[in-house]
Amino acid sequence: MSSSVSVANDNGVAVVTIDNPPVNALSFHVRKPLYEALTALRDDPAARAIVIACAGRTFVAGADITEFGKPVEQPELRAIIALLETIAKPTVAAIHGTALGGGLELALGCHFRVAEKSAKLGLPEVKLGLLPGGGGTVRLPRLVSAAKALAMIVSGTPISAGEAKAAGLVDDVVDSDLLVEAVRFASEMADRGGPFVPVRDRNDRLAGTDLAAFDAQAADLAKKVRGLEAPLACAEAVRNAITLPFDEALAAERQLFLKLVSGDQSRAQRHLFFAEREAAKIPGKDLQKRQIARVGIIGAGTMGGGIAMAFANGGLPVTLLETSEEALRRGLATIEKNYAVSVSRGSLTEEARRKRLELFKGSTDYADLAGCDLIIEAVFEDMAVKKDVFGRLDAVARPGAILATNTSYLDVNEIAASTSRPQDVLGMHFFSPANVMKLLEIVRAEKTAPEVLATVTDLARRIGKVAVVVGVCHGFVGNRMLSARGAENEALLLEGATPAQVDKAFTDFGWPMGPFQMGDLAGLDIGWRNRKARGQTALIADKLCEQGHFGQKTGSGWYRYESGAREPIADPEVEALIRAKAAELGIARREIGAEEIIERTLYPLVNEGAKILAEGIAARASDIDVVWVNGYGFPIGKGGPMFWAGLAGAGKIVERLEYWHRRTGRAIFEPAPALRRFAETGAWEGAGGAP
Ligand code: 3H9
Repeated sequence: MSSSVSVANDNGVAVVTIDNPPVNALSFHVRKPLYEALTALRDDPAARAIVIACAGRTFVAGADITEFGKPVEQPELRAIIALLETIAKPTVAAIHGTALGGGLELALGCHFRVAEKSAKLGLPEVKLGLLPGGGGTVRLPRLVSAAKALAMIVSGTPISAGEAKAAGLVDDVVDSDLLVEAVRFASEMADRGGPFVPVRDRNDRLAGTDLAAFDAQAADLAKKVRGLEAPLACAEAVRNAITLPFDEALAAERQLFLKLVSGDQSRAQRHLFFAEREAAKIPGKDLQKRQIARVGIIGAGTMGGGIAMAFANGGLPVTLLETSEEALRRGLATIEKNYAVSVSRGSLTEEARRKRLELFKGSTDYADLAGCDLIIEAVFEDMAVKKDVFGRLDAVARPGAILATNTSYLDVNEIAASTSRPQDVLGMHFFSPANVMKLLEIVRAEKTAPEVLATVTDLARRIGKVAVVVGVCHGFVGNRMLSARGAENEALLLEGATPAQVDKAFTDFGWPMGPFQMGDLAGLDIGWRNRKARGQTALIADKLCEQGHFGQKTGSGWYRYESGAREPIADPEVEALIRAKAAELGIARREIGAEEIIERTLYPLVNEGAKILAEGIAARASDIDVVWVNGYGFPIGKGGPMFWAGLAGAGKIVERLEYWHRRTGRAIFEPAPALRRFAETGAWEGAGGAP
């Protein structure tokens, strides 16, 4: 018997327990003893039935992702499931926590599934750039229908035990002791007697599939995949389950899996899976964290309101402070409206809405923040205003309260210095809409205490954010790199590209939208105001703003918009403006290809990332990837800018940056020493811990 798998006999029912913390992944050291135990139990007359259960916090959460990309050690998961299907006595999976990926596939190898009420079941492989490779695409449709299986496998989103029961995936949902109930269930089945039909032979639900409707559903999903291979492979595999005999469909699934698992997209997505978990780690695990029971938010505008909702969604009470009753009423009304929309869309129940709203307390008096353990300011982006707010906070906040600024650019050290307690001050840079966007840049100032950082990182996880600790510099990691990415935008236009051509190069690369469409969506006046504050100008964007073209909200910006519509339409007037400006500056216009657009926008992005890493503003290259994928829409199939630099070839990037540097003389093209070293060694250097 191994420590990862043990067998006990409970009145003639064999209970096989997998114990492989933290998530009972199906590592080799689980598969081998599991295979051996099942082989022995198959032929053991003392076992009338078999229950497969897990110790710890969850049922099997999948194959061991760290084993991908290495030679597979036998027995592989498929062999275990095939073995299960040769067992004549009833086999039951007892599911608690999450049965995911290979874990659910293992459960599908059993005759029956009994789940705890709070359990979740799903095949999330697509999120790792894969498809279920243990027969999930062929067995799941046999239980829940092809249409339901397609939706589950292409989205990767797990379903609740209740939904699984309704869909036919689970045979029983229990509210009391899972193991007791699963053993009782197995015993009853043994008493009832066989034959017990394995899932592979249950063809009734598939027989009635409307293939045309299935294809239409798959085609609809295909429109949204933006260059990702895995969702298409998932759809192909489920289709095979309908059209091919079981074994042929299973073999085809295997081929698709092998292709994906060795491809760049899955490597990129697996990199991101571990990068996100790594980013949350702060050195000094035993740091005493502070208690956060109530959060104060200063400013009930778009940002402050969104941040307040993010905390309420995580179950934390919030005090929302505004300067006037009127502004407070407006802010709270927007929050109420947002929740009402969620209810009308079915993503929130009426009961949950009521409970969330009960968590909000409004105030116009700073003294009401005295009971808060964390206070975040989300006021106007101006150093004098922020310092004033922090001065007031210093006077009312209780000792030990954490004080945070949501600034996107300003110097957090300077803000911290305006208080008597800089050790309690840090930046929490949320992204808009803050209740939706997952990224949170946690800005560590010079004097921020380590336990303050650890407390906020923990809290971020509690409210479902992906947190990355960054150091102080103008724009931190994300916005600083965004400036580098956009530095050539106007030059590209003046030299001959149109906004639509630049945007298309971006969407072809896999971004959800290009920089000009994004600018129109965010509002061109924001950048204009920032430029004016810093004494900077932009040749064309400033002109558009002067004429009141702020983007979608004014019906025109880089593009035109039909009233109320979001679809950008090329605007001849903007193109004429660009041509006139180019003529005025004596710039000869020429054809600009997609490759040049990528070189002049994304190579500087990587270059700036290398500088940020060398300066210790980010601790690891993978932290930068997490920021860009979660906050700025960098395509997940490319793993983030720093991972992509390796895929694209760092040597080539250096060479092309040198070329553009020679040609334009612009500093953004001068290859950073850290990028040159990466090109030589193939590994990014980084401090490793929090910056
Ligand atoms: C698959 O199954 C393929 C098959 O179809 C075919 C095979 C042939 N492997 O997320 P957490 C680690 S593909 C290895 O912080 P939570 C994780 O890195 C797989 N390690 O916990 C972390 O390590 P550390 C399909 C794994 O409670 C620690 O466990 N399954 C795996 O917030 C805790 O993780 C999936 O994609 C793994 N499979 O969330 C499920 N999973 O402490 C992936 C986790 O060193 N996992 N780790 O940083 C999850 O979604 C979440 O981990 C889960 C728990 C919801 C289970």
